Amino acid sequence: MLKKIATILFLLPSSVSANELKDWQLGFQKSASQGMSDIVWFHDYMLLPIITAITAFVLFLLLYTCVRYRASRNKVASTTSHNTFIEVLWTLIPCLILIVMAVPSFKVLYSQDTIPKADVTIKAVGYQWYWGYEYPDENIIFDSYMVDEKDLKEGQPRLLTVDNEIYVPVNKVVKVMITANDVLHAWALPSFGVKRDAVPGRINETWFKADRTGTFYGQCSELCGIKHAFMPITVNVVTEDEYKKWLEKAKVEFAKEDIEKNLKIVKKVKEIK
Ligand SMILES: [Cu+2]
Repeated sequence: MLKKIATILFLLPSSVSANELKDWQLGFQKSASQGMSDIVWFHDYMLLPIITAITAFVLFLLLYTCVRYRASRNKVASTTSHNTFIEVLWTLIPCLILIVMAVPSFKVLYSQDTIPKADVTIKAVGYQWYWGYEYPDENIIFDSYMVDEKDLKEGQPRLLTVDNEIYVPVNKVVKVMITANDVLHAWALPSFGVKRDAVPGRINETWFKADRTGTFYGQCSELCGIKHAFMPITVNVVTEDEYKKWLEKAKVEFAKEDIEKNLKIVKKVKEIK
């Protein structure tokens, strides 16, 4: 309870929430990547103090003006209309604030934009209304549908659980190529600080490097039709070994092409020739 009150009063965002949305949540989900930690830092230690200071200052000015320049105290109204010094100040100070903010802001923006060499590549395709995933280097392809409320197992969050989850290794660069097949969707995973539009006929790219294991949840974040709220994204961040085990299983279960069969066909064609 105390924590809840503290959260509401002091807008303590990142430390209280976990890998998914929570009741009464304010602010961001707990970060699981450097990119998201940078965003949280920018919000908590730059935007929030600046906004609070400006709001308090403007409130003080309003109250001070109401009291100091009230009609009963100023029988004859002042005719002052200009004060060059103050005008210069209220132009310069906001400019300086913007310049100070721009430095960390651009740093975060460019770190998201520059994709390092990827260890794992995933293609995410938005459909009305589910996500299709492909691991192009591993010959894996599968669809990921939301699990209905009545089919949820113990501990599975409502509206966020999917039948086939993505698996990625921890501390590895994961590149996500995002596109759509019908209308605009958006692939968003708050804990990784990732959100990109899925545009039909175009591939957008983003990346993340998860720094802890766990199950992370996101949702389609572009209004895409009647079941927009029912196409969640679930990512399991696992250790390297667990990832390799999953790959072996997935290569059989979700094989894009039956490689053995294809090899036989190639062999036969060669024989005929
Ligand atoms: Cu969508």
